[in-house]
Amino acid sequence: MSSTVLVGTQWGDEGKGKICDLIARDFDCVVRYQGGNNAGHTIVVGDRKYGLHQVPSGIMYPECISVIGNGCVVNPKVLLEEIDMFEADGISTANLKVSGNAHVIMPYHMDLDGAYEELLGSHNIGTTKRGIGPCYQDKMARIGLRMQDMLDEATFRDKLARVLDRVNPQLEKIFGLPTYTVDQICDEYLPMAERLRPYICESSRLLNDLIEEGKSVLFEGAQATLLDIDHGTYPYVTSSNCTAGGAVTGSGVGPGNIERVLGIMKAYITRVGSGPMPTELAYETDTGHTLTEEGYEYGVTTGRRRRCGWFDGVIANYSARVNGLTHIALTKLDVLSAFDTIKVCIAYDCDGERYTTVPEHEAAFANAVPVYEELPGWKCDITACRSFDELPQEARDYVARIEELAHAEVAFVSVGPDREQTINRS
Ligand code: 2SA
Ligand code: GDP
Ligand code: MG
Repeated sequence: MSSTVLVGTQWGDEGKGKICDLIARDFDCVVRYQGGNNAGHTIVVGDRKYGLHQVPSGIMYPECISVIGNGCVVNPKVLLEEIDMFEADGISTANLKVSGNAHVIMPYHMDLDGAYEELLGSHNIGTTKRGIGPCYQDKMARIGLRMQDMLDEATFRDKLARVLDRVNPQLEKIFGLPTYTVDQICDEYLPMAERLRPYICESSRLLNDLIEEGKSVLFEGAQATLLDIDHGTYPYVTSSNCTAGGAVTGSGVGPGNIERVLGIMKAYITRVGSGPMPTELAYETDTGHTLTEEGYEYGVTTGRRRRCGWFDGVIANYSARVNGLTHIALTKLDVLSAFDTIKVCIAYDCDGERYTTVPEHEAAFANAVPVYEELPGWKCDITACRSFDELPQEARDYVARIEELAHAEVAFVSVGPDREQTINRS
């Protein structure tokens, strides 16, 4: 398989983990290029279900090299817990690698994440409170600690002392929170660093060597296009580049090495956290309730209930553009089996103007009123379908309409959470 970026096209939780796990067997390497343990990627194989936060979704295949790239942020405790969980389950982590340039999430990042959210009050972002924003903030401010720093005690202590000079006054004077000492953090982090030492490597070099040997790489995006710091619904976004472009900077591989961009698209849409969502249906409505419960739309990391709405073709069109999608994996089509008719948003009316792609201006998007078309439902169980022809005509028409709106080909249709519950059209 040629090197491919796998990217979320909506507000996350499209089923990236499922599709990544499904296709990883065709790749020599899977690399995560951004985000941290805010992510929750679900893999279901038979009666086993895993919610992955740090580890790439290629981990189920022992021969596949799984890399946490330089664009990621890493909570060492969560990473070690995942490693222990896989090892206990007989899944080897011998081929897991972590970039020495990935930034480390520190306890004060989590404290500050919570404190900033509280300060924002009703304007809060609805973060996962995993310290993601403050960790990327330190990276950009050039005071962050990286995985490589943890491998040398003197360096770690020295850099940490300088960061705490900035962080402690903020914690104490602005937020009235407890402060940290260098010793306190070293006691917790240095033993974890020793355990992680064998996994830490020069990941850009490793990936480029593999590509030079003719090996293929799957770049696994976390969160999604509309949560991208540049292309998302700012400020209600995460703090990294989730879009396909992030795969390049977050891994240290040149763009010429990437041939395919596979967009993961849910057959409806969900969002967790704050911010505008034009097709949102209140949980209290029949449709909102059915989508939430049939789709089991609850956060993998925080357990929060996700907001649900009809498929948004305007977002699909926008995502295809900003990611350069070549293919789509359409997921959770089975969830729509519950409905007599299915609505699809084909445009927005905002302030007297009609839009078929996401308006750049934040206020226009916030006021977007969806324009719907209504398609007939199929009202039967499709979870056992394994070929496109087995799907009822109404479901095939629905897929075709999504291809028209997104201007990209649907290569996979997912009809259930299990790896096997997938239609591969290639
Ligand atoms: P953060 O924590 O700074 O990245 O939060 C900023 C925004 O990004 C959203 N975000 C997510 N949205 C969907 N899924 C995510 N992962 C978990 C999951 C979420 C969970 O798989 O279910 O369990 O709640 C994820 N991570 C970040 C977040 O909601 C904010 O809107
Ligand atoms: P990710 O963050 O994009 O990897 O997605 P999540 O794992 O957070 O959320 C997707 C949820 O939908 C998980 O519970 C998956 O097991 C489940 N899922 C994935 N694909 C399908 C599908 O085609 N049908 C159904 N019913 N569930 C699915
Ligand atoms: Mg998720």
